[in-house]
Amino acid sequence: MSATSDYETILFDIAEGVATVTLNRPDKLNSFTGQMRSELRDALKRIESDKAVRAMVLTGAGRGFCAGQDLNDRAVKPGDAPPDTGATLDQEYNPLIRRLRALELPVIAAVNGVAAGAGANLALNCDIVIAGKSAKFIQAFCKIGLIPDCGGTWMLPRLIGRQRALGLALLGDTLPAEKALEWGMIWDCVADDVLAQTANDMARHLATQPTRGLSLIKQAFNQSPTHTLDQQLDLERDLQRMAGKTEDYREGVTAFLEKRKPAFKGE
Ligand code: T3D
Repeated sequence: MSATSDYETILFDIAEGVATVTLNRPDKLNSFTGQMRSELRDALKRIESDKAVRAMVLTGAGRGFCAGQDLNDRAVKPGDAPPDTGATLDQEYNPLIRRLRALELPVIAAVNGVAAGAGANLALNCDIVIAGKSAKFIQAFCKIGLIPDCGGTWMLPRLIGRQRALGLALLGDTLPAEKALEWGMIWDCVADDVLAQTANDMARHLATQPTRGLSLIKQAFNQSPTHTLDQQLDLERDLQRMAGKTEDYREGVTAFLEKRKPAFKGE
């Protein structure tokens, strides 16, 4: 295991091919300050450049996953110019979401508690979302006069349909993890005390799989929502061509024919 204490607002460690990033401002339910965005961005860059990392887990410390933007940073006194919230999205949140979705390895969100605002949509941008039973999702934006961001207006209707998505966005209601599972918004909901282990077991399994192939699967699904069937068939052809040239594909077929377990290297 290698851990780093270079950060103040997140925890970061790498073990058995899995990078675990823990948002770590528990007293403020891990809400986002500029420093936390910057440290998360740095951690994602390190993951991108470390070939030994083949899966990632994103979770939160304490009783929350992430309560979105730290609103202390948004306090305005009478007469103050309003903050340029569009600029924060453009320069900080949006690049983070793009980077997370483009990571060439599977990312699991282990949602350990409340995920509100940008925190909810950060989780939903992970590839597999597992929540503890006490977790909940809140599109809290409407309660302070904002609109869902971090891709929420794109992701939510695709996951749960327009009616439920718009309901959550307009009402800001709390969606408990079990209901999120019933609605197909998340992959699984497990007992709180086994959440971390469940996510870590899945990540360790994924870290032994054909990483290049998994990242091509992710690419195909990332592009699918804006494609016609014809465009997607073409994309599948192109990505399959790339997958077919990987060492892991060769190993997968050879191992099958030799009736043994494959030893994938992620290449
Ligand atoms: O650049 C831009 O601003 C645009 C981008 C916007 C992205 C966004 O995410 S906007 C949405 C921001 N988030 C929210 O509006 C959620 C605010 N939080 C809440 O509604 C509630 O805290 C929760 C429903 C998430 C949880 O409620 P509860 O009762 O379990 O906990 P709590 O007591 O409210 O919170 C515990 C502490 O965390 C408390 O601090 P204290 O009083 O003990 O010192 C609370 O103030 C703090 N906290 C929770 N969320 C935030 C926060 N502090 C700062 N910012 C927060 N978002």
